[in-house]
Amino acid sequence: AFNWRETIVETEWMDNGGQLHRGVEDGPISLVGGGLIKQLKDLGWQVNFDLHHQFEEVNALADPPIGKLRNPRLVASVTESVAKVVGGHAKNGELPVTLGGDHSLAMGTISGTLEQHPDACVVWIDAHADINTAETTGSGNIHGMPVSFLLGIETSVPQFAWVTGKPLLKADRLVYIGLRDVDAGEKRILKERNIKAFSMHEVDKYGIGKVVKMALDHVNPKRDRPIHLSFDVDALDPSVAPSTGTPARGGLTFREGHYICEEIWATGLLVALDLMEVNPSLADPTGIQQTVTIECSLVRSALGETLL
Ligand code: 6HN
Ligand code: MN
Ligand code: MN
Ligand code: MN
Repeated sequence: AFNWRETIVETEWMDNGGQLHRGVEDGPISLVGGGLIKQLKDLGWQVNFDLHHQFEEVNALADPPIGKLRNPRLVASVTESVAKVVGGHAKNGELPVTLGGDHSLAMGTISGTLEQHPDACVVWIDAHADINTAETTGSGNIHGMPVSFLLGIETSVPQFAWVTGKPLLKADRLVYIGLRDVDAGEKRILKERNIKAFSMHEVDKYGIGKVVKMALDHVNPKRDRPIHLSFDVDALDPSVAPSTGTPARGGLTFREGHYICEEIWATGLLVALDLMEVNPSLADPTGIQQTVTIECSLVRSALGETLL
């Protein structure tokens, strides 16, 4: 139903340690350096590349932890800005492609999508559930928590009131594929809220074809809801995509990752795409190159590169 031929590539990069890296040396830009923009143009897209959004700086010294949460003001302010930017592009009928950066950015991208497409569903591809709360988190890293903010499960941090105050995402509009490193507190939340998740166990058991079908049957039974695909590169096995901060063994193969993207594209319902957690400082040059190449081809698959 959508025939948009304009992609907006947003880029923002944050790490989890309190530093904010910006500029050409970082994750998103390495994808662009890998030829992504030209590749999308070759697929027929009109690409508006916004290079790097300049968001408000939050001085690390002015951003001490709130409870266990690290960099809470910085993450709250950047994600709120991302929500506005992505929402604005969606409103213009464009398809925002957000290159991360860490997965906390999905608070912004998914909020932006839901603002424009309230009936959208979210397909979250990840080794992790990213659904910790301020209470359950062990690491204090907010990239392990965006889903609990989006669902309005975590509401204790006033800086995030912009997202938690009017939770736009409903638990039955969310589905996970690829999980294998889920914290005990997260498992409890998934159970309590009845959130549908296909772990690697189900991928092994049923095969990726059946899993994607079951996932879509759950969040999009009539195949009429817009789809936001949020893809964390660590869903792939570290042997396939090593350049990432929280790798977990036993992940998706090259083809399984691509198959997911191809199937989502085939629905004709994709309205927004995130590709997160590429960290070009975390592998040897060959590993980085390999990760960047795969990220580019995942984006192309999700944006209509056909196999034949
Ligand atoms: N990611 N569950 C762990 C935590 O720190 O909360 C890992 C989170 C990883 C987040 O990969 O987007
Ligand atoms: Mn933009
Ligand atoms: Mn993630
Ligand atoms: Mn992850």
